[in-house]
Amino acid sequence: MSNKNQTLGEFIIDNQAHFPYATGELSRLMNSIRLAAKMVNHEVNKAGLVDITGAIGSTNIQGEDQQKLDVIANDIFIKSLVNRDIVCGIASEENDDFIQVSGAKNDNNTNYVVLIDPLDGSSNIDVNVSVGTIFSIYRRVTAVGTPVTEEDFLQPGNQQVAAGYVVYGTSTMLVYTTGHGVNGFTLNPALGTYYLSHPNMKFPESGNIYSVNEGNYVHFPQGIKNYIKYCQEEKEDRPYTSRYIGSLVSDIHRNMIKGGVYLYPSSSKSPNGKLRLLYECNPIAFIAEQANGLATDGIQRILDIKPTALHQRVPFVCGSKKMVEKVAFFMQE
Ligand code: P6P
Repeated sequence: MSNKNQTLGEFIIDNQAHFPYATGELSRLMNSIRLAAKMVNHEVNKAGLVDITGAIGSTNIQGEDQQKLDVIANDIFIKSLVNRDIVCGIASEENDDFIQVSGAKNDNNTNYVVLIDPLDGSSNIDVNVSVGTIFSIYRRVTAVGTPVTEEDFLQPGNQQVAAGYVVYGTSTMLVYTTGHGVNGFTLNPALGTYYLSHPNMKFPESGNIYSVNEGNYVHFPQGIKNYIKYCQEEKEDRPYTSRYIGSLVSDIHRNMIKGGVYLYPSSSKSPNGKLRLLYECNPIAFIAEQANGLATDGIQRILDIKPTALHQRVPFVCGSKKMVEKVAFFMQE
């Protein structure tokens, strides 16, 4: 249930009943993410003014230079989740291992684990291009009251109870699903309140935008090369438009509104692609499917992949149903 200009807080309360085991924990979890996103938005917006942009000389498990804002965003989300005494475990792109959230208050008596990419696309910050946060929420599978284990985090994406992203763009939006459709909320920075601006978001069934880093063309599988050439042909509905921001959340968000397909394929340089299954592909795939789109690794459904490692990478094709199906056709040809 949704009505225009409803605040995110009102929406969460109105839709809490959707949740069979709604003990208010998931609502409180979403509220802590809502607050953390506001705090990160504040840091991102002032990044150019205060010396917090640029790398800090350390690297994360991916071997990528950690940007100062990456670390600040990671700290903000972790603190917000821990302080609210809502989750029993957190996994983050910025942390080599998952974080056990326990202590006097918590005693592991909460049901949820959160996986997060606190600031995706952070290399774009220094050039003032949009960045995003991506989050994925599961119920733990190990016994409540015991420490979480890796098993709680290595669940297939089809077990997610909620997922979402924040896009820090020309405006800041929080877009999420709990399995009952996708809704987008725009932050009014003057009030610090999010308003329902994009109810019931849906991928158009097809579109004319393809998003891929064509600089990797020579390293792509032949099926992907053939699909890119298909997009560029002079035919009835083509050539398509090429749009690639280099920030997953921004490319996905635009394609969901306008219709399009995003591809980060495997290549001879990156046999499993670049994007991480647990805190990038699974949450975006959950949103895509809830918005009548599709998300595959080129062939198989992302949400059915059984994870084997916290930071594993998978090839990723996501967007309008007919376009993702077309990619699979070329991949299987
Ligand atoms: P490339 C950002 O680093 C990211 O994880 C995604 O947000 C983005 O779509 C992709 O990588 C860009 O990667 O190799 O094209 O620069």
